[in-house]
Order: sequence, then C-alpha cells, then structure tokens
Amino acid sequence: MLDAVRETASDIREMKIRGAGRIARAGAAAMGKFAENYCGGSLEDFKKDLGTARQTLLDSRPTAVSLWNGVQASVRDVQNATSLEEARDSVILNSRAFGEMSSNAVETIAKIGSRMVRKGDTLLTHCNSSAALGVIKEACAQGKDIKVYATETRPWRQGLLTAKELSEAGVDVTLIVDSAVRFVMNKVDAVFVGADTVTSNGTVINKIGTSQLALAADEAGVPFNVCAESYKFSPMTMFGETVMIEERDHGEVADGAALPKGVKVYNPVFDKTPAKYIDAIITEMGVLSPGAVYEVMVRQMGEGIFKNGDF
Ligand code: RUB
Repeated sequence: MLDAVRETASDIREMKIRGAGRIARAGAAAMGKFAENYCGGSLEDFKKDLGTARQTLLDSRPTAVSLWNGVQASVRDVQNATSLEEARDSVILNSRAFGEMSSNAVETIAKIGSRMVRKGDTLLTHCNSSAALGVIKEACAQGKDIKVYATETRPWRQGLLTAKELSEAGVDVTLIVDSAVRFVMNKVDAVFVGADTVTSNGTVINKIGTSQLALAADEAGVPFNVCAESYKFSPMTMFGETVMIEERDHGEVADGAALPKGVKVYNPVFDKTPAKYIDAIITEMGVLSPGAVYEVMVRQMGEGIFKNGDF
C-alpha cells in the first residue's frame, strides 16, 4: 500500500517531480491515492499507516513548506473521523481539493502578476517556477511584447527548462549564466521569481542564487517580485522554527572525475532573501508587501492558534 507513496517520495527526492507547487500537489495526490487504495482493518490501523505515508513524503525534501501544507491539508479531518470509511473519504476529498486550489492559485497569480508587467518590459527570472512563468506567459499572451532573461541556475540547470517553456509559449527568451545577473540587471525592468517557503517575517526561501538577484535588483532600482501561492507560507516560522536549507550531493556540482583530489564541495540548493529586498509578494489573494505576511498567516489559521503557542 505504501509502494505508491514511496515512489512519489523517491520521484520528489530525485527531482523527477520538482518545484514547490508541483511537489505539494504530488504529495497531496499521493495521500489521496493511499487512502483510496487502503484495504487495512481498523480506523486506528489507518491512522497509523497514514502517519507513515505522511512522514515518507515529508522526508523526501526538507525546504519547501508547500509539501508539508499539501500533505497536512489532506489529513486534517482524520482526527475527527469516527469510522475508517469517513477517515478515508476525508483524505480523498481533501487531497483533491488541495490539488484544485493549488492549480487555481497559480492561474490567479498569473492574472494578477501580468498586470504588473508593462508593454515592452524586459524581465528576469531564476530557476523554473510555474508561478513566475505563469505571470510571464500571461503577459506575453496579452500581447505585451516582453523580453525575458532566464538564468541557467547551476548546478541543476533548471533555467534550460524555463527557456524551453517560455520559447514554446512564444516569449523572446535569452539564457544567461548565473554570474551574468548583475551585468544584465541594467537592461531589466522587473524580476519575477517563485518561492519554496515564505516565513512570517516576509523572508523568501527560493532556489540558490535568488538572494543575489535581489541584491543586484536593489542596487539597480529594479522591482523584485515573488510569485507565491499562500500555501508557501510557513506556519511553523511564527513559532520560531527555522527553514532547513537542503544540501544535495556534490556530484551535482562536479562529478568524481572532474573533481581534483582533496577538494570538497558544498551544495546548498536554496537561499534566503530578506524582506527588505522584496517589493511585492504576488499571491492568489492579491499583491502583498512582505510585512503583511504575518497578518495573513494569523487570519488563515485563526486566532485560536495562539492559545497553546503552537499551530
Ligand atoms: C525550484 C524553485 C522554484 C520554486 C517555486 O527548485 O526553487 O523557484 O520551487 O516553483 P527545485 P513553483 O528545482 O530544486 O525544486 O512556482 O513551481 O512552485
């Protein structure tokens, strides 16, 4: 029964499924499928096995809170279920609802964000974010005649996926190496990137190098916009938890043969951009300033969360 969940977790770990929104939807869908195929005995057994499925998915990649939120949304009503059937149905329905909400949120962000793009603008994006690319493709579809610089995004080179996707959508796209960002920034009118996690103080965690884009944008006076569905907001950070930055294998940076003897490799794959460098966080609820994230989180979770100092 756990095989399908393990397969999804492995696809996420190996980045066959990647990007914070996609892994959240895949995680929620895997929970739904697990419930659908469950043929164990009691409600108690189901809760135990569901807990294992949940943890298997959460252990796949540590940084994007979207995965946690997707999995959590799927299981949230199980504690109130009085029968196995009720518990299973709630997981199936909640996982579907999360998937739909997530896809709709990306579409809404595309519409909202595209209004922030002017005719003839040159944009810059980093990595491969469906939310940010949604904005860019929508602006292009509106005939805004935009140009886009896409960073290569070492070491995994997600920028190639971005360049392909934008080119296929008819966008005038130019690929640059990551170290060219500061040099090209004076040709750029606005930056649009995605997010894996947004903390309660408005810090954005996204692909390694994002904070360098933000610094260069700040220096050049270029607006730095983050496209993030609200399930990228991390409730844990309200209570002091820090976001774990994933480190991946050194082989992604240089394979064994290319690496001189005795040389170590450090491969953190996300970084943190402080709120002061962010002009706007574009969500499905509208455009927020980073300083508004805390209030939105409180509203989303309800004031009751403060009773126990926990979420
Ligand atoms: C992907 C990445 C993306 C965010 C947002 O990193 O950093 O910018 O996940 O993506 P990786 P989206 O390739 O390591 O998963 O907007 O699609 O959720």
